[in-house]
Amino acid sequence: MTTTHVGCCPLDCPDTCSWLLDVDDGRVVGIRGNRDQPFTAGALCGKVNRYLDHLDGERLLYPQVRVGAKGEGRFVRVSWDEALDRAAAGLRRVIDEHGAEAILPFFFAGSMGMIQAFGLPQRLLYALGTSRLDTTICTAAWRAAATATIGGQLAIDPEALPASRLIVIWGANPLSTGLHVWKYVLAAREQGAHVVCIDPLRSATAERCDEHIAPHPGTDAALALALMRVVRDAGAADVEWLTAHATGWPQLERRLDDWPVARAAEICRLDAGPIQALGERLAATRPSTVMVGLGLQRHGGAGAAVRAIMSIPAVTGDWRHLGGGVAGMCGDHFPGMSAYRGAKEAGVVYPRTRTVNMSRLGHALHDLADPPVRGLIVFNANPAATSPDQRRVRAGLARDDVFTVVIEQRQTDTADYADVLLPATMQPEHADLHDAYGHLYLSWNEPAVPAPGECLPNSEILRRLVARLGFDHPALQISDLAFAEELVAQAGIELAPLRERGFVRIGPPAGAAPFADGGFPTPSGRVELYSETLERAGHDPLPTYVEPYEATDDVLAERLGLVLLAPAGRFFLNSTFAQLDWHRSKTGPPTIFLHPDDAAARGLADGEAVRCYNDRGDWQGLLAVTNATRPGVCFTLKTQWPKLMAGGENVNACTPERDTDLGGGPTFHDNRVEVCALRVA
Ligand SMILES: Nc1nc2c(c(=O)[nH]1)N[C@H]1C(S)=C(S)[C@@H](COP(=O)(O)OP(=O)(O)OC[C@H]3O[C@@H](n4cnc5c(=O)[nH]c(N)nc54)[C@H](O)[C@@H]3O)O[C@H]1N2
Ligand SMILES: Nc1nc2c(c(=O)[nH]1)N[C@H]1C(S)=C(S)[C@@H](COP(=O)(O)OP(=O)(O)OC[C@H]3O[C@@H](n4cnc5c(=O)[nH]c(N)nc54)[C@H](O)[C@@H]3O)O[C@H]1N2
Ligand SMILES: [Mo]
Repeated sequence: MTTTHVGCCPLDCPDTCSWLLDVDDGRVVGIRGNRDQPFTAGALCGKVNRYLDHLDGERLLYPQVRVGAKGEGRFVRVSWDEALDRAAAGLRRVIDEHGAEAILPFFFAGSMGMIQAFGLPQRLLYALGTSRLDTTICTAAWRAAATATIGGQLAIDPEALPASRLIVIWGANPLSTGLHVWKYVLAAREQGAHVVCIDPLRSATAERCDEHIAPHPGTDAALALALMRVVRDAGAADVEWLTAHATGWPQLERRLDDWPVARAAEICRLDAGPIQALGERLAATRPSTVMVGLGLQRHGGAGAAVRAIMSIPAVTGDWRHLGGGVAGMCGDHFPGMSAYRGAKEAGVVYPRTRTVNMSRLGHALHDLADPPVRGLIVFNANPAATSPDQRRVRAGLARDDVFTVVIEQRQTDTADYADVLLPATMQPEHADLHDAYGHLYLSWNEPAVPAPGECLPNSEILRRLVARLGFDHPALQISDLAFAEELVAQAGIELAPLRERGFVRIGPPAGAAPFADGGFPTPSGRVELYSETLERAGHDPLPTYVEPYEATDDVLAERLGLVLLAPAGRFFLNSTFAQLDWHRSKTGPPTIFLHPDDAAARGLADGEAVRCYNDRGDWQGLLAVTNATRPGVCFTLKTQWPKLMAGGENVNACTPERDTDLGGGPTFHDNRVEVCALRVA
């Protein structure tokens, strides 16, 4: 008999879909989007429609220990007891020699919930006194800029978007990366909204917008400043709202003297006409919305760019209106739930330790001292494929003096470096509680089937591991369900009905503009166009343009003539799915896309095997000639499995390990390269 179970998609995507699993005889036989949850509205994306390929694909099923060299991928099966004993002994040696701070937990959003990713694992591991991880790899510049400007990741409810009459999709490609928001964009458009995409590439989204503006990468802040200048000059700044609900309009108004359209046009390598026209549209259209993506914030000046863009709806007064303001990351509307509270109340002490920036993993593994990193516990992440400066990261992972435990679902490049490799369950096999970064539903994922082989959830593996290290306090042995109860109780939510239904809407009420009358959770309670916090930290207190490192470096450009962007592809999720036949065939082979002028200048032909290189490294792919990019800008898709590529490295062999201006984020797209034929390489 087939039974249906409600759960949710665990992947790192703004949409956190509510899904229904059909289960027959202990196996998942069907998967579909839940019609009852309004944002999911019965649809999953293409890659997750094929999630069962992933669930049934080559899984790690048993604990293993390494027998070959690090990176070689040779392991033998052992019992859970032996694996955990070995893991604990290795970590114990690190603690005895260097202290627990020499252990670095390294995790991200392979699964996103509070039980298996962000919450319970840190409650358990940080009690040991390990280093803490600054989880910067994805959204750090966005987060820092949003915190300084509007008080957090507080974008509007996407379900309010149909009320907008001008939607500017800026550095995001939602049709590939979070498609459920698109129905609201279309609903707005049916009521007359104009939709603009700002992206150096003609992405799938740009293709379907009314207008596409393609600035040179890393120059968005200049564009945003010029747009505000046009709004000001049109007399359309909402001075009444600004005076009541923003800081620093008089100063910004003066600053805009420096930003005539011609200056932005030169920096962004655009014609002045479309900038002027978009500024006039912003001046004339209420409500308007800027949807701020994550692709634009992987550059040296990304914090400044996000901040300048987020200032626009304050200047136009768009926060007054339903559907107006900033769209994008909205995770801070979820009620705060502290993973540590119950443990602290029960007497667990959390030592104060250093924080390590995950985007600087190469640096952490090679250069950190007092103490050095000598133990690594990796889960929900595949840094050998996804971290910048891949060669340095892999050399760090290959160090014999770094004891490494990897908890994984499959034999990734990172898993190949493990000393002890532990098999993790997948979403249909474990419980989890999920907030979201692109909508306002809290989701529950109920386990639907037994785990295959000897797989265990991260939570159970870590409970056993910390207990083996002597941390067996009851608050660190809390069950998954008790932990979830504890969290939702902090937000005044009951777990039982949530388990039953699978989701509950939280945050500001639907149908109202949450900041119409101000009330931003910044120090001043206003939109901080002038930020004293940034000023104290040594940054420009006003919206400004910060030049990227490489994208606009004309000297470097003489040697490395192309800026390389590596945004998301439709059928992989970072490196997840990148080992599956169907997903690989939909994605196509690793490809580098070049403008016809750039291909001709290098004597390269469509379909030819090429090498893409810079001073950090190189990787191989096929060349595709396309006018979907501008001259001087090439692109590929993140993130293939390096070991499945010719040459054994992916695009991150070239990307830099260098921080954004705000937040310490990575600068994957601020990356100059050259491309040559493989035959002459
Ligand atoms: N199918 C699929 N979905 C995903 C993912 C995936 O890998 N596959 N990844 C998930 C994750 S982890 C994330 S963080 C999100 C990211 O989702 P998005 O926010 O959509 O980000 P990206 O796809 O990285 O980049 C979006 C666009 O930004 C553009 N861009 C790059 N540099 C600049 C710039 O300087 N200025 C401007 N204006 N645009 C620029 C790129 O060309 C790209 O088209 O998607 C999530 N969803
Ligand atoms: N060049 C370039 N590189 C990029 C980016 C880019 O735009 N360009 N984007 C960056 C961004 S936005 C991000 S978010 C990072 C993401 O980088 P990663 O966090 O490394 O993401 P994934 O590649 O999806 O790897 C997640 C891994 O977690 C495993 N996993 C999933 N669920 C579980 C679980 O429950 N337990 C355990 N133990 N393991 C699990 C999966 O099998 C998978 O191998 O990549 C970054 N890398
Ligand atoms: Mo991400």
